Amino acid sequence: MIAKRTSRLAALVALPAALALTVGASSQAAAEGTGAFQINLAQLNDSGSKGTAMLSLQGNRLTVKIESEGLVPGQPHAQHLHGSTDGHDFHCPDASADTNGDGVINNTEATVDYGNINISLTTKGPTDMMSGLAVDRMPVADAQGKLSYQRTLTVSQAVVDHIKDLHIVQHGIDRNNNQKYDFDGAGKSELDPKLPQEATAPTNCGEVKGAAVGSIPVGGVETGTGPSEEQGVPFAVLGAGGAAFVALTGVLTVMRRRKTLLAAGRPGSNGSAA
Ligand SMILES: [Cu+2]
Repeated sequence: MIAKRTSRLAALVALPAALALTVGASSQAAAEGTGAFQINLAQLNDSGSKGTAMLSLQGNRLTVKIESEGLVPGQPHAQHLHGSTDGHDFHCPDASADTNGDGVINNTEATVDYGNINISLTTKGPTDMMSGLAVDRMPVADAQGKLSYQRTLTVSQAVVDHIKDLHIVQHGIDRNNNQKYDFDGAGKSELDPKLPQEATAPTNCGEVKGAAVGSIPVGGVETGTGPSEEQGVPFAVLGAGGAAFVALTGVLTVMRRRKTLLAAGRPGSNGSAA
């Protein structure tokens, strides 16, 4: 316990230096003002889905293009830019993210790795995290399970500065291959028991190529990703018949604790800015 406290303290002490490094790197990126970043979307949950995405910046205008396939035909796929604009280095999860061992990496498990929603990639209207599961404004895969998406958004300077810290996640899987979201495939969503797990579990994830220099590894500080996580809404849930948003503050508190524990056992994640 003492050792853990000490390592946390060390991480906090190291923070100002790490932040300074991050700011130094990002002000250079911001000064450029433009840039295009390719993302390869790789399957999660053995979904078989994959794709490519491009993030293009012109000042504070961000154009997001996504071409993906292997999705659930005719179904809406929630999609987001996940991660942190506070210099935390989140990643796409691997199979080890399935910490409850039920065979599905659900969104709560994956959020430990890929961070909270930063921008909801809706087709129209708001793009904030509260639109995370606004399925009526999410793109729908065609009959072949393909999806094309393009939208230009005005984003904050923090997003411009930390674009390389964000990644794209698309959600929606079909575990029982019956071409729809249903409860038989993987049970209830941990986010909202009224929704099938198939509708909310991530189907693919892709990081911006070239990690940002100076990013703080996940768990490097105890407080997580700052304002967005403090609000405690990793995934806004659209319930049946209306916008019933669920704030999962309790879940996040547990996750934060788990993140710290994970970090304690993870080599190289002691808060250094490597
Ligand atoms: Cu997401």
